[in-house]
Amino acid sequence: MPIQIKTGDITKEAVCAIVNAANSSCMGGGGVDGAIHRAGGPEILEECKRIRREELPEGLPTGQAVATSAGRMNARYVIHTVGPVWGRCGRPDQCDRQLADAYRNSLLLARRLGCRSIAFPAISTGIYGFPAERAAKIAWQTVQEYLRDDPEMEVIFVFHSERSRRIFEDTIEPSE
Ligand code: AR6
Repeated sequence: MPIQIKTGDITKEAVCAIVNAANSSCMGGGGVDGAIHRAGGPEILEECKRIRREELPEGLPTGQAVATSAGRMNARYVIHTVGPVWGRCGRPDQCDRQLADAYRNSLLLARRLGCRSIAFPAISTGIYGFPAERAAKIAWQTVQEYLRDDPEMEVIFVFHSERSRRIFEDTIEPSE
């Protein structure tokens, strides 16, 4: 089974790519974004600044992904993606599509980088307020779909609390 679900700090994962729930500025922030920049060190922000200057003067659009190195972390890359802000992404189905795009584009970028392992946080479910159960269904479905094409990719979902991990597991496999 290439999918793992765990509780912990994503910055500690020894995988090829760690996904960051960033914002369109890519300049850091709170939540998991802050934790990744702190753990990885200033090199990540320097690369983000270069990407903004040379490739993304308008910022990273919602649902898209870009990669930097992972600085001091035990990963090779950080894939920065932007999830939708619940309440500012239009109709619920539009928000769902944007969240699915963030997962899919992160996976596709990891593959382009030659990665065989990737760790995801629960994108958009913190400061961006996306309902956790709804996000769980989308994350799970999108990863399953992706794995049909690329079954060798190891995918790890890392939750920051037992509670959020339980919500995820109960949503993808409801108990009777
Ligand atoms: N490891 C794993 N998960 C974590 C960690 C960690 N170290 N720290 C937090 N989480 P959030 P968003 C969980 O708010 O909702 C930032 O300011 C957290 O408990 O980090 O996509 C960005 O710059 C939650 O379940 O991301 C953006 O402005 C999940 O990660 C904005 O927040 C996502 O919460 C993005 O908001």
